[in-house]
Amino acid sequence: VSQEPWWKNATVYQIYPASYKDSNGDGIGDIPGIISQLDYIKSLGVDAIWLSPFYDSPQYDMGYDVANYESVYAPYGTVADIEDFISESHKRGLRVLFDLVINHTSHQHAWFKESRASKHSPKRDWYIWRPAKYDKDGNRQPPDNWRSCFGGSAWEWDEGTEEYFLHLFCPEQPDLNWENPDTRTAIYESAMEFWLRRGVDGFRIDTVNMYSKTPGLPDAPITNNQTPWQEASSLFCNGPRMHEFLGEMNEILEKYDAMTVGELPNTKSVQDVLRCVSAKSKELNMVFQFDIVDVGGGPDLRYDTVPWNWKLNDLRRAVQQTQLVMNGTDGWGTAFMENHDQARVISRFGCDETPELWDRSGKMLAMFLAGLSGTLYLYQGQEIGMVNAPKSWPISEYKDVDSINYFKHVETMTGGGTGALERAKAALQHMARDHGRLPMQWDNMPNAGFSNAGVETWMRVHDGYESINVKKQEGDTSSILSFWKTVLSHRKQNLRVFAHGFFSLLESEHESVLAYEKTSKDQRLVGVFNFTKESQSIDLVSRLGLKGSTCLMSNYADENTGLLRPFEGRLYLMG
Ligand code: TEU
Ligand code: CA
Repeated sequence: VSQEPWWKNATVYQIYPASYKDSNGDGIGDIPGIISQLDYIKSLGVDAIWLSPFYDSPQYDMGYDVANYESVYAPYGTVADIEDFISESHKRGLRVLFDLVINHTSHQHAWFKESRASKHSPKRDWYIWRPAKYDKDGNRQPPDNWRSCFGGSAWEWDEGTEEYFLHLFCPEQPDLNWENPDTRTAIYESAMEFWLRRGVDGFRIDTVNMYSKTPGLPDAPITNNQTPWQEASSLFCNGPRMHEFLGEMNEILEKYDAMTVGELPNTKSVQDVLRCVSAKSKELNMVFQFDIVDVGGGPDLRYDTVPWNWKLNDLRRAVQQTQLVMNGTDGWGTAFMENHDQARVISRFGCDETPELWDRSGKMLAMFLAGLSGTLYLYQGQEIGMVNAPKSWPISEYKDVDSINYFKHVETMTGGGTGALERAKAALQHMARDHGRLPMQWDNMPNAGFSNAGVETWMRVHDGYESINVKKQEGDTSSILSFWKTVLSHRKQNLRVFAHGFFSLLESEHESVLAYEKTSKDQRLVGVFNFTKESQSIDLVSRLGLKGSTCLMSNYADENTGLLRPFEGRLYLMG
């Protein structure tokens, strides 16, 4: 597999700068703090780092609202710190990916300030401005009924120039107008080439399918008559000029041999995904599909999930969707279950109720994920089994605009009665993006070693940091951290079958046990996983064709081929 491009064989570690390591005691993570942990990151056996946005920003959406692509949010550090981060990572053989947030800027970006200054400003058309509509009673209305991803109308009225501007996310994130070639040219220079010239190895591209909107911005079909604002992702995702724009971007990126991974929400068809990642399309190297991370989410809003009752078959089908993109194609994909927008995988698909079940399910999920084809992504804290915030926390500890807006939405819609707020809180306790944003737990000192003792951190440290932290696990060969290092080394030694193998489901109807096989020309890998707290009797040898195979890894000491104990997982390798 050595003749494959580096990014097909890689495991990428994602860092959320606010929550990784605070080096100067202000309670906020920073770039020097990350640099101080590069040896630890290298020790995991990963090949690259994806660093979430560090650019200057007013932080309405934790930096996904960029005010200046060519500068650094002061509490994180300076451009020189980023250049240090790049060179210190490269010295350790770690490649570096930055986040490319170019569907929108912050409302404080100079481009938007100029655009909103006047209807006749040269940059007026760099954003999406429309006049109001008026209803029969003469009330002013937005140009269409689109709901923003963070709730409410996707249009914000601007008093100064008496027009609306579009924001698919919060009002402080006005959408850039990609129909304007001048805007695209400026984006490519400022957001991409400024960093490519400084040695970044590639980009994770935010909301990569939202830049081309349906012409005319028509109303979305009414799917929820309780509110005027309607789910419109079919009108602003995968639009008519999407592939043209991605091809145009790729022409620049390939000059620098830069790797790309696009974030591709709201896209169910394997063919649509393959169009973006096929080598001959020359658009993106790979994408994050949402099939797996959407499991358990509500039919309309992802937080409408109470009671929490995801089905194993939903996960099984989701995994298959992400693997089919690679089976026998010239496309490539990703394997991930956590990131800064997702709750912790043990709390969501495993069990964090007892230390025993936490350990078993954390290791099972590590094998489950690391056995999948595609580029593997590991999110900060996933390697030590960090879990969701305690249910005892008040909602006020949740800082994410998505969580806050959802809770307010439920209050408005229900007047706060009928147990609705309890259900909303329970949903956020399962699915809030905040759970991935608690400070990294380094040791058992106050603030988990993330920041100095006595400092008030920007986000509360998990109360369980003394039992889950890097220091406790680094020296323990039976820890989740040691288990992750082992599974990553098995993957590295058997990349052809682990990362490039042809995927197929086994046991495709079992309601408690998920199993899959991966085949390459001379090896067969079988993964079998009990996703329940109960033991499952299953004749593995005959059902999974394990004759003559060796159990490469498992999370129980002995191997009983007729029984899978609670959250027991195994990887078998043949050939
Ligand atoms: O996420 C885009 C996206 O689809 C998610 O925000 C999704 O809509 C949301 O998580 C559902 O609750 C990217 C970034 O990953 C996210 O952190 C940003 O908030 C968003 O874009 C806007 O830049
Ligand atoms: Ca700091």
